[in-house]
Amino acid sequence: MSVSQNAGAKASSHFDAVIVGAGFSGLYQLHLLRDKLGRSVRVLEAAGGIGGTWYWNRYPGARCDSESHYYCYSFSRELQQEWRWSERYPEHPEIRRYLNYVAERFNLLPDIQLNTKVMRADFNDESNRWVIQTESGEQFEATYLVTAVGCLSTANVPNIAGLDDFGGDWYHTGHWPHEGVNLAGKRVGLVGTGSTGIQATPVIAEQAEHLTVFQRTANYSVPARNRPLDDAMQAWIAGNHDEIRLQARRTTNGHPFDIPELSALDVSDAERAALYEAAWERGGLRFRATFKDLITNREANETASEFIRDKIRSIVKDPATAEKLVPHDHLYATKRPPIDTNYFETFNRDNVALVDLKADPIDRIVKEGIRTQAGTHPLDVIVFATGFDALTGPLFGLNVHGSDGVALKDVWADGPRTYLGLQTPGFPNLFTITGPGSPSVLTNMPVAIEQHAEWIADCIAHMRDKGASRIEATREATEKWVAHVNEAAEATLLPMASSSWYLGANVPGKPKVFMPYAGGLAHYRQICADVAANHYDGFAIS
Ligand code: NA7
Repeated sequence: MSVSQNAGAKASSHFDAVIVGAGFSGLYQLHLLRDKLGRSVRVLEAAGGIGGTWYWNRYPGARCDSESHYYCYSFSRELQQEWRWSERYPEHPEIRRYLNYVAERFNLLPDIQLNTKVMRADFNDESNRWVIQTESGEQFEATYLVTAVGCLSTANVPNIAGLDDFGGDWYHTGHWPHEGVNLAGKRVGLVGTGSTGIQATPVIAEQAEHLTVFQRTANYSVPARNRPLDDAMQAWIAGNHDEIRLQARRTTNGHPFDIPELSALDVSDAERAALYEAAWERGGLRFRATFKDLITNREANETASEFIRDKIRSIVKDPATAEKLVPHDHLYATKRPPIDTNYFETFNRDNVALVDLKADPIDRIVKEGIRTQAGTHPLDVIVFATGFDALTGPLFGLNVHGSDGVALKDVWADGPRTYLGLQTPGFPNLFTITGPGSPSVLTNMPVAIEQHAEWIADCIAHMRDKGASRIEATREATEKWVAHVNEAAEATLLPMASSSWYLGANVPGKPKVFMPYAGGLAHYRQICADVAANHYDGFAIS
C-alpha cells in the first residue's frame, strides 16, 4: 500500500485491489489476492464486524437453509477438519463464529477496515484505476475493484402509508438489533411469508403474547428437520471432504447431492407419493431434487406442488386458515423455496392469526397497529420480513461510475447486463462476485462464491503476467451472455412466478428481468473455465 497526495486533491491510499464487503466472498477474495498472488488489498466493510449477510440477519429463527457441512468454505481441508458444526442447519451466531474463526486463522483482519461505508466509486480512464470514496471522507485508489456485497443485503421496507404514525416499534429482519428484541407480552405483526417470515413465525409465536402474520402470497415450505450433528455424522463429514467438495461443484445448485435421472411423470402415483413422502421426512431443499424435472416441466412440478398443498391441509387444523395458506398462484420452487421448523403447525396455536392480504389488503398503518380493509389489528411491534432489493440493490448502493463517468444505475436501468455476471462493459477492472447473470442465488452460495473468487484471482494473475492494466467485458460478449441468461431462464419454470424477487418483482418500479443464471452451476463453471483457457475470450485486455 502507498499514500499519495496531489495538489488540491485528497490523500489516497493505493492498493492493487479494493474489495467491498467482508462476508464469505470478501474474506476468501482477500485471502486469494493477498496470500496467493501477493497483491496489496484492502477490504472495506460498512458493518462493525465481519459476516456480511450474517452480520445483519439476526432475527428470531435466522439460520441457513443449506446444511452446515457444505454451507462453508471448501478450499482448505485443514479448515474443514478443524471446524465442527453443531447442527444440521447453522444458526446465525454459529456462522458468524465460523467466519471470525476463518478471518483469524488466515490472518485476514489486519486488511479489513470495518465501519467503512463506500459512498462512490469512479473509474479513472487515464490511470486505469478506481477511486473509491467512503462516508468518512477517506479515499482509496486501486487497479481492481471487487464487489463482495452479497445478493440480499439491501433491505426492502415497504412503503406503506402511515408507518411514521405507528405508536409501537418496527424492525426489518435484515437489520435486527444486535441486543435482540424482547417480544414477551407483546402483540406482534409480521409482514411477509418468504424464507425469513417462515423461519421467524414459529419462534416469534413462542416469544410473543400474540402474533398476526400478514401474508401477501401463500408459500410452499418443506420441513427442515434440523437436528444436532451426531458423532457419526461429524466423522462422515471429516472423512469425506474431497468428495463433498467435488460433488457440490459438479451439480446444478452447488449442493453435494445428485438429482436422479427420473421424471415425476415416469413413475406410478403410488411410487411418486412414496418418494415425496421420503423426501418430506428427510427434509430440506433436497425435496426439490426428488425428480429431475420439477423445475422444468409444469406437469411434473404440479405433482410436487399438490403434494405440499395436501400436507398444508393435513397440518393446519382450521380448514379456512389452511386454505389461505395453500399456494395457488405459483408452482413449488419457482420462487426461492423456504424450509421450516413447524411453520404450518404454528397456525394451530391459539395466539397466532393469519391475515390474507390478497382478500383483505393493508389500508394503512395507524398509531394502534395495521389497518386492513376489514379493520385494525392492534400491535405493539411490527416485523417486516419483506425481503431485499436483491442482486442489483447492493451494487447500486455503491454508486459506481465507470468509463466516461457513466453510472451503473443508468446502464442497468432496464435490468442488469453483464458478461458471466462478472463484469459489465464500460466498467473496466470491476469484478462482481455472484453478480446478476451468474448462478448466485440459485445455488449454495459458498460454492458459487469460491468459484468466482478463484476465477477473479486467476484473471488478475493473468493480467499481472501479461503486464496488462485494464480488462473490460466486450459489448458483443455481453449481449450474447444476456441472451443466454434469458434463454436459460426460459428453459425453466422460474420466470413464471410473477411475484418472485429473482425477477425483481418484489420492489415497486424495479424492471422485471430474471436476474440469476439458471443454466446450472456446473455448466457455468465450465463456461468460465473455457473463457479463461481461451485467452479470456469476450474480454478486452490492454
Ligand atoms: P422474500 O423471499 O422476498 O419474501 C418477502 C415476503 O414479504 C414475501 O412474502 C412478500 O410477498 C412479502 N412482501 C413484500 N413486500 C410486501 C408488502 N408491501 N406488503 C406485504 N407483503 C410484502 O424475502 P425473505 O427475506 O423472506 O427471503 C429472502 C432470501 O433470503 C431467501 O429467499 C433466501 O435466499 C434468504 P410477495 O411474495 O412478494 O407477494
